[in-house]
Amino acid sequence: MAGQFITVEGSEGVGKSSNLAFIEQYLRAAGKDVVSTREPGGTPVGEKLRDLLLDARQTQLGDDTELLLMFAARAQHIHEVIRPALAAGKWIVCDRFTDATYAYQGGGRGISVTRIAVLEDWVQGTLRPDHTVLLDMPVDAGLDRAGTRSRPDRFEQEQQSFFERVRNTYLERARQEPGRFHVIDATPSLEQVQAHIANVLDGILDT
Ligand code: Z5A
Repeated sequence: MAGQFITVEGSEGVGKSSNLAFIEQYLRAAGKDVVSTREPGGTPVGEKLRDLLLDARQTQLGDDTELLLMFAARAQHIHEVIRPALAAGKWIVCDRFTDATYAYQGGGRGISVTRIAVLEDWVQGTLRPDHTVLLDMPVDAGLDRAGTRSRPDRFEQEQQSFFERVRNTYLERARQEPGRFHVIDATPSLEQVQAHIANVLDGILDT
């Protein structure tokens, strides 16, 4: 079987970090050669752009600049990591990808879907994730979980209404592409969430 491109998405505090390692280990245990990566980031250039994008001191960063930097990091990531890994038959587990751009820059900041889609086509060509695990939970509960973090980054300083728009955009995208999205209720215990994720992964491994 050819490598699969799996992305993991969700709003604040849904437990992405807690579940990414589980996904990676589960696929490795099934004998897959897994590349684990993230956006923005995943390459030396991308990680520098990530530092800039998450830096809470960058209060003057414009919405279009933010969007273009996300896609600049993505272009390098695709060139340096994603395409070579897929060509070698590897499985990719990516912590966020372009659905995050639609959710945060589109839903959150209000940039039009059309403008994002132009950049998506330009930077990615026909490349799209094969599967997307969307961890979902009510925004206030997610913010409570994330609230324990010490220094909020530039996105974590946004208001609840911003994250409501992010969540709604993710859920709308999941409704539009039910074959690609696997929506997981992130509210229960980590063990229950991971049992659900394991079911999803079994389905992917069986195809
Ligand atoms: N961004 C963007 O705007 N546009 C784009 O195109 C892309 C990204 C690609 C960085 O992403 C930012 O970039 C992100 C969107 C933007 N901004 N935000 N916000 P990131 O993915 O690196 O940042 P993050 O959202 O903060 O992800 P995270 O570190 O993975 O956080 P998390 O989902 O909150 O996961 P967590 O740290 O594993 O969980 C939070 C807490 O909850 C933690 O204490 C856990 O122990 C606990 N937890 C987790 N699961 C459970 C369960 N089931 N029960 C109880 N407690 C739990």
